[in-house]
Amino acid sequence: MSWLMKTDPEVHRAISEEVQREQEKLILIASENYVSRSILEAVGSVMTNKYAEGYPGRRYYAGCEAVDIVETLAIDRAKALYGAEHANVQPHSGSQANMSVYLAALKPGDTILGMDLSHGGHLTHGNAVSFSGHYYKAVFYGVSRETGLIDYRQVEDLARQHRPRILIAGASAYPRTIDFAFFRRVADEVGALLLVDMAHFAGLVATGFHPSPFPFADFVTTSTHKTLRGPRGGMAFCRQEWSKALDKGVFPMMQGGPLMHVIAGKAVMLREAADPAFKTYIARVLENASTLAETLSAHGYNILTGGTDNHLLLIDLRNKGLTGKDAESFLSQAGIYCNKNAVPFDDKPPTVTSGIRLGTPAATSRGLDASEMRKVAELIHRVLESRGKESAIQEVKGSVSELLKRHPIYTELG
Ligand code: DSN
Repeated sequence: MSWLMKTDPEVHRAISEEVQREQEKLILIASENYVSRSILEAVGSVMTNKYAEGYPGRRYYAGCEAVDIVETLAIDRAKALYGAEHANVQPHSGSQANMSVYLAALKPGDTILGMDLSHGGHLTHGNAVSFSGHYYKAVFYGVSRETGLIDYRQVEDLARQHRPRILIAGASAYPRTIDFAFFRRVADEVGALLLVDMAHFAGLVATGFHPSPFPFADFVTTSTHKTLRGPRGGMAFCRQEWSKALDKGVFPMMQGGPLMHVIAGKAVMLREAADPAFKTYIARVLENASTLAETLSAHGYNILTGGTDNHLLLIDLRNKGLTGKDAESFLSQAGIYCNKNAVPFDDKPPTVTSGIRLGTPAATSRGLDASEMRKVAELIHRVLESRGKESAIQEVKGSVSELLKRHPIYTELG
C-alpha cells in the first residue's frame, strides 16, 4: 500500500477508509463477507494483466500457461466440491452466470418462471428492470401470505399454465431451505429445464448444511463472495450435455476476457471451502443466525417465517412502526450495517421498504459467537426501540466498538 500512497494518495485514502470501516463496523449485510489474506493476495496479483479469452488449452492469446493452471485448478476444485459434471468459473458475477445460462438454453421471448424479487427472488430471475425481464417472458411465483414460505402450489399452477422453458429456484432474501426435489418434479412435468441459483447458500451446500441442488438441476449458478467467502465473482455449472452450450454462453456470447486474477482467487476460495474448518465456520454462521432471530423475536420483532434455516433473517418492522430505510440508517449510525429489504406484500416502495435483512457470514468470519450474537441483538433492539435517539446511538456505537476489538480483522492492513 505504501506505493499507492505515494502515487495516488486519493485512492489510497479511500481504500484505507474502507479497511477501517471493515475493521471497525459490524457487518450484518447477508451477502457480504471477509475474504482471507490468501484470496486478497491472489486477486491483487499480476494475473490481472493477462488476456485469456477462451478456455484452458484453447485460448485466443499466447502466454496463457500460468493462467491455465489456475483456471484448471478452479474448475477441478469446483467440480469436486459440489460433485458437478461441468463447471465454468469465468462469469464475472452471479448475474452474469445467470445470463450465460439463459444464453445457453433460451431464445429471446422464451418463458422463464422464477421467484418474484419483491418476495425474495433476484433481479435476474426475470424482473422487468433487468435484462432477464427485457428479453424473456417472465412469470413469477411468490411466498404464501400466511406462512412466508414459498407457495409451492403456486409454482406448480403457474408452471402448468405457462410451461416455462426454464424454471428457477433460488432467492436472495429467503430464510428457509428450498425443496429442489419438488422443483425437479414440476420441471419434468411441464418439460422445463431447472436452474438453481444458489448464490446465497452456496457455502451451505458446500458443507452439507443445505441440501444440494446438483442431483436435481440442469444448471446451477452462484456468486462467489457471499457464504462461499471468495472474491467478487460468479460460477455456472451444468450437466455434461449442456457443457458446450454453457461455455459458449459465457464466452463469447456473454463476456470477453476472463478476470484471471479473480479466477485465481476463486481457486483459493474453493480450496478453503473444502477444508474441514470451513464446515465449522458455516455451522457457526447458522448458529449465529438462529440466535439473532430468537433473541430479536423475544423482543417482539416479526421474524418472517418464524426464524431461519440459513445465514439470514428477514424482519418485518411494521409492528414496531419503523420503515426499513429508517432502521438501516439508525443502525448504520451506530456502527451496524444491514440493508433495508422489501418484505413480501410490502406496502412501501423499494427505496423505503417495511423490513431489514440481517445475515451472519461476515460477523462469523471475524469470530463472533452465539453469546455475542445475543448481545448484538440487544444492541440492535436498543437502537430501534429508541427510534434513532442520539444518546442510544452513541451508547451502542461504543458497545459495538468494544465488541469488535475482541475480534480484530485484517490487522496487517493497518
Ligand atoms: N445484491 C445481492 C444481495 O445482496 O443479496 C444479490 O445479488
